[in-house]
Amino acid sequence: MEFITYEAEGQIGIITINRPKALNALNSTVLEELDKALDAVDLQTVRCLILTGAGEKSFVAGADIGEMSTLTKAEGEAFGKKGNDVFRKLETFPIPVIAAVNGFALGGGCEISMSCDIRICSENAVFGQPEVGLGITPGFGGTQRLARIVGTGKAKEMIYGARNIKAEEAYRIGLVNNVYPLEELMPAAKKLAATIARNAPIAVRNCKRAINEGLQVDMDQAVVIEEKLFGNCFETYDQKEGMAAFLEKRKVEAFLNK
Ligand code: DAK
Repeated sequence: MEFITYEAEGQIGIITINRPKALNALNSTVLEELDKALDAVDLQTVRCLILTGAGEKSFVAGADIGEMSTLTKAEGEAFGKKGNDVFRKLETFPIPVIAAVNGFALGGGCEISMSCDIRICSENAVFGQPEVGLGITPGFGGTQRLARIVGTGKAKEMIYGARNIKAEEAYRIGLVNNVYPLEELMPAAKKLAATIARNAPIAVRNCKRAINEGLQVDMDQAVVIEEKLFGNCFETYDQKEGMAAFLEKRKVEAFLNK
């Protein structure tokens, strides 16, 4: 692939958007390759995914403005669909995805980080939805996901004002879970991924589904979603091993993802 690299380190997969000359901006090729990289993740082995950007300056500086500037209406719709499809694929990816935001996360960059389950960032990170300054609305879910994560007041202030925020403010408003010196970001992302990967993988996947799907419906329906995913765990080896280990006062031998 030209702009995406993928490596697996045991149970952790790392996808890097690698187009540093354009600050990792998302063009059609990046979106297509990201889609393929997600399809190629071995879900039997990998239990948590990290998404990051190449270089020390930018996670993703947005959708590619050069490519977008000449789009016709039909091409704009096709580009939007390509982005939305891959962002949804990330959001609904069976295993948790951590965005390790190493610099600019603007426009589509902020949006792709919000399609991930958890965001952590480096001290030089900058988040924002600057689209209204370009004459467009956020198009990859920014109006929807930012409001859900940080609340409507903050989201509206950022989006209407095209106001970028630094790492410290992103932390304060709950857009990121933690801030690290740049050199500590990937070790921290891997440590968090390893913590997640140690737990029963089917239970973790079911938690992701329960939280994401439950947030889309009212509480009566949400608890039904939770009940079904809870019940599903009792068909797994890992539930038996996890509970047996507790009762026998020993450590879990291994969660086997079955
Ligand atoms: N697209 C293309 N190239 C970009 C880019 C971008 N978003 N951001 C940066 N680059 C390129 C620059 O053009 C420059 O290339 P060269 O001139 O060297 O060839 C190189 O990266 C380095 O950038 P700068 O020289 O500008 O670096 P600085 O450190 O001075 O500034 C910056 C960094 C991040 C503040 C600045 O580059 C900047 O403001 N970039 C644009 C940020 C931005 O506005 N991002 C939001 C883009 S809009 C849709 C769905 C989604 C979207 C649209 C439609 N549909 C559903 C249809 C999404 C829209 C967006 O994301």
